Amino acid sequence: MKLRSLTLISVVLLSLGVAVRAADIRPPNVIFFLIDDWGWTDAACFGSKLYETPNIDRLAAEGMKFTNGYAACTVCSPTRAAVMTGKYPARLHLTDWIAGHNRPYAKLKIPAWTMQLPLEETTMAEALKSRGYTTGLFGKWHLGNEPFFPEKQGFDVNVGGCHMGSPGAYFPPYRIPTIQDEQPGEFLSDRLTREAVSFIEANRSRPFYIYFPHYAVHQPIAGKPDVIKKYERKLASGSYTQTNAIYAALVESVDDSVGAVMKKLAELKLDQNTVIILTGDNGGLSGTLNAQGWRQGPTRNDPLRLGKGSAYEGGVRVAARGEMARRHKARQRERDARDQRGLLPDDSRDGERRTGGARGRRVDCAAAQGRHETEARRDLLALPALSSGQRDTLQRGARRRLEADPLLRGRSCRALQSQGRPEREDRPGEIERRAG
Ligand SMILES: [Ca+2]
Repeated sequence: MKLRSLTLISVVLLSLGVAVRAADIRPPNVIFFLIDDWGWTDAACFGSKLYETPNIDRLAAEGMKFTNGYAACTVCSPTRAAVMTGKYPARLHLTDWIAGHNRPYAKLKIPAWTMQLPLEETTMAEALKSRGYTTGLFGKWHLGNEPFFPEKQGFDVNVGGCHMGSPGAYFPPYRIPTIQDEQPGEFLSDRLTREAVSFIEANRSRPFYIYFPHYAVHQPIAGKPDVIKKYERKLASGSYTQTNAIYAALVESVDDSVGAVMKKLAELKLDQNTVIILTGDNGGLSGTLNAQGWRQGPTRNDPLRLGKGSAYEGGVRVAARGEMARRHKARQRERDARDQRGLLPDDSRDGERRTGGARGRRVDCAAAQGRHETEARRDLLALPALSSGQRDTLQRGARRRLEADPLLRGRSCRALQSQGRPEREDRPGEIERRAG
């Protein structure tokens, strides 16, 4: 646990490749947007032709864009627990959305699992708070009932975080017990943004951590009428893979939120000392299958297969983009991989022991190219750590090619990872051939 105290701030500084003594500078602020059910292609910069996301696109263009990232799980609570603790869902025994399905007549029984984030776990908020940060949550928690609410897990401010996995509605009444003083006509994404912006203003003179898990774009999907109309007109005038105007308006509400936060940071001259990370907790809701059959969901993740709730890529591959610093940006614009669990990394050697050597393999990958240890460690932030069979198969294939092909030996891990193309309908067969 000692090594767990290596906080995100230390890692961020490591990732920047900067040898900084804590006393020399003010630690950077950290803002973590976690968008609910946000698919891999739910932003223009990730391929959507319908959704308009200029602020998120700018974040990607000015910062780093991670194109090969995976959520810790196909549904939300396990991913949220992983983001908070840096631990895989299996290690926490928190392996489904809380409270999961109740199917007493199912032939396959689900083993008992933990339906809250235990208080003894060290959260990202607690780690940063111990380093002098003020901490605030604005949005969805979904990691247990009241004894396990965000205030018990290191958050000074909690607006919206509770047991709920989705809002009662996006217009008042939200029916969210931790949001008071609802204003007539306000939209939930805007309300959370207003609260977060006020928090930034109030804490401008000290390091702060904002965990911003929007309720959007989870069901019940809703949008502001004028924005919905805009997308209805757009859909009527062209052909699109994604076809839901209401969902498009909900996506845009998230983009507005990102824009408002970035604007406030710039206004207060905090933009150069703030790390912004933005990603989704699982794939987009492409559809549901139940006793009534298949029902199309509000978005599509093409070219990925299926979506939320599925172990295929559509369910776990998520977009991520973040602005870390000009210095970082200059070094590398785009990385192709990211692991949400790794966003709160522990010491690599300790991690290697506890993850069965997964981290060791990644260090070896970098070491094989003669990288300095610091760089290898920095890449732990970016390289994927999923231990799923599909992912491992892809990575084994990449390593075999590295070892076998002299032309590939000098290439970076990033280039190798980028060969893990999106999984399409025909992808499993190809994986099996490679594995064979
Ligand atoms: Ca979710």
